[in-house]
Amino acid sequence: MSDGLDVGRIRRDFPILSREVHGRPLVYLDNAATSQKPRQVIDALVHYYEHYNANIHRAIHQLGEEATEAYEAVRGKVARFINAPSEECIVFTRNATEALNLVAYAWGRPSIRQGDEILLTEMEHHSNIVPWQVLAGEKGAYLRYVGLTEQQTLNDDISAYLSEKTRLVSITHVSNGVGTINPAEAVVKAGHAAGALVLLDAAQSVPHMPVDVQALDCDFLVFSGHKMLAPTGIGVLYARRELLEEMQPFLTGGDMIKKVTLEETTWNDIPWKFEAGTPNVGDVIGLGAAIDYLSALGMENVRQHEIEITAYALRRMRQLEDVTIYGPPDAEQRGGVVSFNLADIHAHDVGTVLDRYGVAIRTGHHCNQPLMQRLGVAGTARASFYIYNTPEEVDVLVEATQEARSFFARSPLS
Ligand code: 7TS
Repeated sequence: MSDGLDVGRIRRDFPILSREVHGRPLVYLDNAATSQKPRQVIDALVHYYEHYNANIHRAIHQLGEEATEAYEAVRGKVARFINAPSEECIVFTRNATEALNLVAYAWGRPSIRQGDEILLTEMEHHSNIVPWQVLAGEKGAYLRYVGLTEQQTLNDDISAYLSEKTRLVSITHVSNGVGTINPAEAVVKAGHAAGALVLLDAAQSVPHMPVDVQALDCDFLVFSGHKMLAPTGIGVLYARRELLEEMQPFLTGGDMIKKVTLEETTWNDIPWKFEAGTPNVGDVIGLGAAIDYLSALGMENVRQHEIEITAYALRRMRQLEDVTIYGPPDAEQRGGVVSFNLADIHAHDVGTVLDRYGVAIRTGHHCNQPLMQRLGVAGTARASFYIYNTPEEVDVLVEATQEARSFFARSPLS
C-alpha cells in the first residue's frame, strides 16, 4: 500500500495479533467495537502500577505527585490531539456514552424546556439516542431525526429539520453502522445559524482521522479511548469553556468540590468540577500512550491507510455474488467500516463461519436499531479496519465470506 504507515512494523507492536483462533492466524476486523492495544500502551499501564500508582490531587507524597502530574499531562495531550483551545475544556469520563449522559444531565436538564426540539439523525448509535429520549420524555420536548438517502448519507438540507425551537443538534461524525462520514462542519454551521448548540459524537472519527474542534466549531464533542488503542474505561468530553463554566456537575462527591460544610458545597474549577471521585488514573495514562503512538504515525497517514484498505475491501467484496454492501460507494466518503449482508443468510451465521477462519467481525444491529429498521434488515455483518490491517487480511475475509455462501447454499436449512 502506498500510504505512510509501515504496517509490518506496526503489527509487531500488537502482541495479540500473533495469536491464533481456531488454528488460524487472528484477522481482527472488529475495530469499530474496540481496537487492539500496542505494547507501548500495555507497558505504560504496567509501568504506572509498578512504579507510581497513587491517588491523585490529594497526596503530597512523591508517588501522588508523579501520578497527578502524569494524569494532568494527558489532559494536555488530548487537548492538542483534537486542537482544543485549552486543556480545561477536556473532561475525562468512562467512555463516549458517559460523556453523552453528562451533557444530557448537566447541560440538558436545566436548558431543555417543554416544546423544545433536539435534532438527531437516523444513523445514531443508541448512546446518542437514549439519553435524549429520556430527557425529552422528562421535559415534554421533541426529538426530530434527519432522514437518510438510499446510500445512507444525510438528506441534503439539514436546515429543513431546524427551527427556532431546536436547542441542540447531536449527530455522529462517522457512522459506526455503515461508515458514512457526515458533513460535520456544514451541520455545525446550520445548527448555529438556527441558534442551536451542536454536539459531535466522534467515537468513530477521533481514532481514525485528524479532528480539530476549533475548525469544526462544535460546542461539545465526545469519544472513547478504547477505540483508539487505549484501555477500556476512559472517554473524553470536550466542551466550550463557557458551557462547562455554566453547567452544574453531573456526579458529586470527592475531588469535584472547593469547600464543603455541613450545609453546603462550592464546586471546584473546570474541568475537575465534572470528575467526582477517584478517577481512572491508570487508563488515562494508557490513553496518553495511545495518543503518543497515533501522533507518531500521523493522523493523516492513519486516515490514508484506512481509505486504501477500505477501497480494497469494497472492490473485493463487490466481486462476490449475493453480497449487499451498505453506505456510500466511495471509500473517501466513509470511515473504515464495511457493513454487508450475504444473500438472505443471517448475519450471525456469516459471523460464525468467519470466526472459524479466525476472522473477527461484529454481526447484528451494532447498537443502531433505528438504522437497521431503515435498511429493512435485522442486522448486518460488519468488518471494520484499523492501522494494523493488511490487504492479505481482506483477502481472508473475502475467502471466508465466499465459504459462508457455499456452506449455506449447500445446507438444507438455508
Ligand atoms: N457512538 C458511536 C458512533 C459508537 O460507535 C459507539 C460505540 C458509541 C457512541 C459508544 O461508545 P462507548 O465506548 O461508550 O460504548 N460503538 C460500538 C460499535 O460499533 N460496536 O461496539 C461498540
